[in-house]
Amino acid sequence: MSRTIKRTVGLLLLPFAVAACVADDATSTGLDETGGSTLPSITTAATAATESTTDEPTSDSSAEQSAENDAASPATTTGTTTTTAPLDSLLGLNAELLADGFDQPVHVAAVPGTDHLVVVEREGMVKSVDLITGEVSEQPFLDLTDPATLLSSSIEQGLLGLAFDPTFEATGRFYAYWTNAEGDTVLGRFVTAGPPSPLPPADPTSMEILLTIDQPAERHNAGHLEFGPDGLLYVAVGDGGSGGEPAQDTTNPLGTILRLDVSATEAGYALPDGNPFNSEIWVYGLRNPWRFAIDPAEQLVYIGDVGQDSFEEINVVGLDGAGTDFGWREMEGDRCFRSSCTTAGRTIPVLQVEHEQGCSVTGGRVYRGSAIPEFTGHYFFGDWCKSFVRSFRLDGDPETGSVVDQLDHGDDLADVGQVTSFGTDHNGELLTVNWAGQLHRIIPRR
Ligand SMILES: [Ca+2]
Repeated sequence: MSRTIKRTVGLLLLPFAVAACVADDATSTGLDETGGSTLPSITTAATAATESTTDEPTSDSSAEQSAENDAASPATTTGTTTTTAPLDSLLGLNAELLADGFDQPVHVAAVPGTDHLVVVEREGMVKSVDLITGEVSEQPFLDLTDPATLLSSSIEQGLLGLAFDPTFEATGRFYAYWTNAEGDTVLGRFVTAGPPSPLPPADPTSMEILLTIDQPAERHNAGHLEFGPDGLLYVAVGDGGSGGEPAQDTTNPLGTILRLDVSATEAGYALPDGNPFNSEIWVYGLRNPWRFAIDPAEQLVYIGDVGQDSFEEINVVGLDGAGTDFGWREMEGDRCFRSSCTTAGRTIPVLQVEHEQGCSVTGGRVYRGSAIPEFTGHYFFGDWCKSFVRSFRLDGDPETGSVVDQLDHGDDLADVGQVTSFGTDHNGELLTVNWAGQLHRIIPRR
């Protein structure tokens, strides 16, 4: 199937690109007075270093402190047997500049079966980066800049997401998410113009529109695409920026993550078994889930949901969590957003960042690379306007577990700047792109 979803839309009420950077509870419709934040405070690199002096081997690094706290860290001493990881002590992290000069990059991804990355520019160009030579290709991998195809006049519009099909190496298929000339959301499929390696560009005649979703306003378009280990395509759709009402309407794809089966070789897609509302919707109650990440190792999905008045949210749900309601716009974070609301049955974030500290979360990735085993299983995320990179580990399951090992990487990763998106290279190492046009890889400092 393929289809166009048109909706009657409300008035433009809350056209915020991002939530206000300063919390203003007065503008919220009634915060729960008893609901103070229950989250532990963030440990900065400097704080961690100070704290670590109370323990025996003196550590001068936040990362090392974190590793000491992590039962899964690789250096372990038990009884008479000592096992030591063949790595020097981790002193911290660094940002390695891989390429520069991109125009408002919003996504980076490894191209399967090649030595290339692709960097997605918001205004419609996808460029490839040769990791052997470091060169950015002259010829774009994909060019959607034709105004008849793509509208990018608002900061939250344009080409917003891209994902490679699990069969990409054989079929050259990939998917993109953009706002079309009318400002509506489009999910499209493309095929490369030849065998995927080394890396031919997309065949511009291959474009197949799978889904069009009416957008009531310019804002909150989300746009992340990712395949799960189940082979299904997950698609983040914001609430449309018209006040958020659609996010609680389970017949409306706005404010949701969709789940599609695109595996058929013929045109279109199918609804997978287990979608809860006999539609594309998988989970709902989201405001602007700009970036999410699927962690196959734990079968979890980490969703960075950009907040409204008070909090930036990291929500975590199992891949078996079809039908989960993340609360917006009845709730913001762990409390009512409306003057009264029902919290029962709604899932609150595992972590929320108050607006004194953050104002537009950039959902990140769970680290599964090999260069920094001290951070295996830790989730890294950022904030677009506060320019931080933080990490934590979820100890236990999303419902009953706790957030531990919170770190602010501070000066270590200051160079990554205003992160618009995190990605991973072919080895699972973390990548970032920023608003200034840079592509970095996060590397250990030993
Ligand atoms: Ca929420």
